[in-house]
Amino acid sequence: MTTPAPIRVAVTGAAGQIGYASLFRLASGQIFGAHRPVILHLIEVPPVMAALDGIHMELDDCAFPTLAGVVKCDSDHLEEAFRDVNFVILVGSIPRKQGMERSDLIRINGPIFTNTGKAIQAAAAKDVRVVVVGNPCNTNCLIAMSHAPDVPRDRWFAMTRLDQNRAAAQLAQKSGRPVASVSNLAIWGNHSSTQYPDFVNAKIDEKPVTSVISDHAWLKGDFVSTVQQRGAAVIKARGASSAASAANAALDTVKSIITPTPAGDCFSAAVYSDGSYGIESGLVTGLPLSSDGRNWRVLPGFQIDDFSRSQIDKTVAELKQERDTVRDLLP
Ligand code: NAX
Repeated sequence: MTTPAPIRVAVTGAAGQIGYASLFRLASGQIFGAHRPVILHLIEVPPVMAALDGIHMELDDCAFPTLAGVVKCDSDHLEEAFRDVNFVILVGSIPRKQGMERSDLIRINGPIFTNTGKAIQAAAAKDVRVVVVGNPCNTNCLIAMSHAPDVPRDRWFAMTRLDQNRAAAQLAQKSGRPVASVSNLAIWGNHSSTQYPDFVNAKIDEKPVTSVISDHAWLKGDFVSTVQQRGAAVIKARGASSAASAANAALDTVKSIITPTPAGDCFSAAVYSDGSYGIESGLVTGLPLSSDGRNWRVLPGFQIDDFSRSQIDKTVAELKQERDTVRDLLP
C-alpha cells in the first residue's frame, strides 16, 4: 500500500493549555487516520518558543508512527508558519482575564487575526481549512477571513462544538440516556453567553427531546443557561478555563468537517452566514451543518418556534455589535 501524502496541520498558541492538549491527538493518527502521516506546524509568540522545544521533545518521545515532522515558528514569521498547511487551528490569543469586558478582549485579540488571515492566504495550501478557537472566536474568524479574500468562505469555521458537546451531556444526564443517543443538536449564534443550544430540533434516541424530557421549563431555563454559563462554571471550579474539553471540541470539529455526517444528524460550527434562517448575511454564526466529507452545507428544515427565534435574534444582535466594534479591522 502506498503511503498517502502527509497532511500539514498548524496550531497557533501551541504551548498554551488548549494547544498542548490538542497536539498529541493530532499526531497520534486519531484524527486523520492511522495511515495518514501528519506534519505539525507549532506556532507561538517569540518569548514562548523555548517551550515549543520541550513539546517537540515530548512529541518525539511518543514515537507516533504517524508523526512525519514538526515545524516550529514564531508569530513574527507567519508566512513561514503557514507554508503549505492544509488545516489551521487558530488558538493563539489572550484569554479573558477578570475585570476585562468582552469589547476589551475583541480589541486586544482582533488585530492578531488580521495578520493571520493575510499569511494564510499568502502561504497555505490551496485546500486549506481553518478552525478558529481563540475568543471571541466568531468575530476573530470574520476578521481573519476578511483578510484572506482568495480563500473561499466555506473553508472558515469558528468553534461552537464545545457548546454542542456541553449541551449533549446535559440532555443525556437529564434524560438518563447515554450521550451517544443525543443527535441533531445545533448551537446558534455566538460562542458566548448569548448562544442558543437548540433543544427544539435535537433528538434523543431519534425522538424529539421535547417528547423525551417533559420538563419544558428546565429546557427553556436551566438547560439553556447551564450551557451558556458552562465556561464560567469550569473556571470557578478549576481555577482555569476549559482546556482538555476545548481541545477535544476543536478536534471533533475537524473530524466532523472531514467525515460524512450521518443522515438525521448535524454538527455545529459557526460559518459565514448566507442569510439562512433569517440571519443577516456576512456574520460568522453558529448553524446546523452537514458534511459529505469534503463539502458542507447548512441543513434546511430546522423548526424555529417563537422561543428559538427570540434566542437567535438576541445572539445575532450580539454578533452584529461585535462586528461593529471591529469595523476598522475589516477591509
Ligand atoms: P493559554 O493562555 O493557555 O494559551 C494561549 C497561547 O496562545 C499562549 O501560549 C500564548 O503565548 C499564545 N499566543 C498569544 N498570542 C499569540 C499569537 N499572536 N500567535 C501565536 N500564539 C499566541 O489559553 P488557552 O486556554 O489555550 O485558550 C486559548 C484561547 O481559546 C482563548 O482565547 C480562549 O478564550 C479560547 N477558548 C475558546 C473556546 C471556544 O469554545 N471557542 C473554549 C475554550 C477557550 O476559552
